[in-house]
Amino acid sequence: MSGVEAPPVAGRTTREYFMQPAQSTTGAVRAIDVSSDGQPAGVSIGQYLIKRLHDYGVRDVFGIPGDYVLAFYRLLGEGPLNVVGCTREDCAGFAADAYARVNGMGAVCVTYCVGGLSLCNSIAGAYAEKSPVVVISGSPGLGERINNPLLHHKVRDFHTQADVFEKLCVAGAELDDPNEACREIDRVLDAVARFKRPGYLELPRDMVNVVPERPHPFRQSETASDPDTLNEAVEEALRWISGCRKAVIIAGVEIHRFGLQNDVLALAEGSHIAIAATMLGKSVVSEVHPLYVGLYEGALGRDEVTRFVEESDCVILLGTFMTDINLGIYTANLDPAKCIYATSEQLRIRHHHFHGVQLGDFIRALAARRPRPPQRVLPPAPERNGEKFVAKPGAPVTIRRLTARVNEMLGDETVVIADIGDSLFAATELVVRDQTEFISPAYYTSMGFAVPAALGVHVARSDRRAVVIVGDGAFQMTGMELSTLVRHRFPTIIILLDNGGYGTERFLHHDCDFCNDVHPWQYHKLPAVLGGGTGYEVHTEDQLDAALNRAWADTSGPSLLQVHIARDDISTALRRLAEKLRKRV
Ligand SMILES: Cc1ncc(C[n+]2csc(CCOP(=O)(O)OP(=O)(O)O)c2C)c(N)n1
Ligand SMILES: [Mg+2]
Repeated sequence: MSGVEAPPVAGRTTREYFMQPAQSTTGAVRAIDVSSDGQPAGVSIGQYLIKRLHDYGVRDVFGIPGDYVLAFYRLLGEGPLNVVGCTREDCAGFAADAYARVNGMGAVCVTYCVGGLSLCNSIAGAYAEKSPVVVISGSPGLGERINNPLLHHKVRDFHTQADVFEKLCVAGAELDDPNEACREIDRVLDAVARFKRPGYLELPRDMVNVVPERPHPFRQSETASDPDTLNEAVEEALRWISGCRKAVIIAGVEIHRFGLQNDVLALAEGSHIAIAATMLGKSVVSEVHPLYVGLYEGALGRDEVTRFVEESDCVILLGTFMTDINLGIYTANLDPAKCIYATSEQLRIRHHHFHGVQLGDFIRALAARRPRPPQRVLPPAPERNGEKFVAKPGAPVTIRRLTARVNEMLGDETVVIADIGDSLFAATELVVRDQTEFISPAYYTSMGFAVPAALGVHVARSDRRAVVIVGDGAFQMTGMELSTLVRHRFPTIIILLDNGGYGTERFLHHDCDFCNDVHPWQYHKLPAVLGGGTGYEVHTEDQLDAALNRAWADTSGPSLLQVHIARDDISTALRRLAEKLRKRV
């Protein structure tokens, strides 16, 4: 191994941090040149990684330390990135995922195997739903690996964890060569930023402070559309949209991931085309925008929206994942011969495929040409369907009434995070005011996402307030991350739907009733146990009303509302879907 260790530095500003004197391989001390785009001379591999994360807008790193990653943690402690300790690694992964969704990139830093392998489920979800999370894991030093000793945390061989993450990430590297490490860091971070999928960086503990002998020049890779293909695709789309009778746009989650909200709005507004969204893409367009008609989700959705979309002779799908849940468990009915399907991975206009066209370029070029299809009469906006909530004293809370009540409280500053179960289906009925303010794992559908995700949102955006809707079953998985919310006094509002178990499963799988109960917890007492925040136990509508009012007014820490719901109560969306699904599952 070549290179030497750079001396540690403490308490510096970002610039000072990268300007610190460091030792070169020849032993001379010199200032680090940050003016170049590449790896400044004298910067260690660990420092370079921190600098590059910072360049990409990462300001916080979630995780749990351990001896194999301690050297890098020390470096994090000295640098510009804030470390957010979590209760478990899978929670740290969910938090980093949510952080990435609102910030543009997130990072999680864990120790070898015991930490890293706990992250698998969260990172799999980030991959599936295109969330740009950088996984950083420590590992045994290269010098410790001679003769293949049985070091703690090792599974099969020293590469087991990297092998696993190869399947879960868009790019990865074991940083075991000082002369390649910085190039590898650039390659992986570039892939994360470009494809909006997780990347994996494994840093052996004796490489953290190694300063490579040769600085390496950084080149930002550019991806451009092929101009002729772009032009031809836009012409074809333009002709078709202009000649159709009933156009509609369906906006998906990639519009948010690639920051294309304003481009989609420019197309919709310039051409007066109505916009629907998918469940995963809920709120990529403000749900109170005049052209927004609601969620298109097959049998899960409102009939008038389903009809409006399915009657269309030109459905413009932009950044949409055609997933089963997104499309109402395949109850949606879209004819590819009537669709323009544009994502970051493909562009299809009816049955014509166009290669090498960037999603953003396509949307912008099409918007610039202003197609002019006939204007359609829109179905009533979702908000007008909402009933005004007046609490009925003593009446038990139902999911439908709870949704109506919560709907009234949402403002521009709220971020709704829905866990899996009826929380997700109920939350689809909420009207989210601002752009990108609904977060859920609606494709990968891992339970346990929402509470740790709230941590990620609060860390990324101190001006936002996370409102979590979570089932009792999902809460029992990762709800103890409430501890970190208490620790940081984040004013999260957690609405816990307590129906005594796995309600969705109960509803869909009658033959497995014995497996759908969970042990009843006194969830509302958890804030007292955790030493902060406020718990509420809610049985009736008036209690719900009062608890929500108090929780909304209280920004001193998290509020946990344990809302008792009848075992057989379900949301309107789930009820709509239930009959169709029962026949299939
Ligand atoms: C990690 C994980 N394990 C299991 C499942 C299967 N599953 C889907 S919904 C569900 C029940 C959810 O229960 P709860 O959180 O109480 O919500 P409810 O259905 O009662 O609204 C289960 C077990 C899953 N989606 N994710
Ligand atoms: Mg439940």
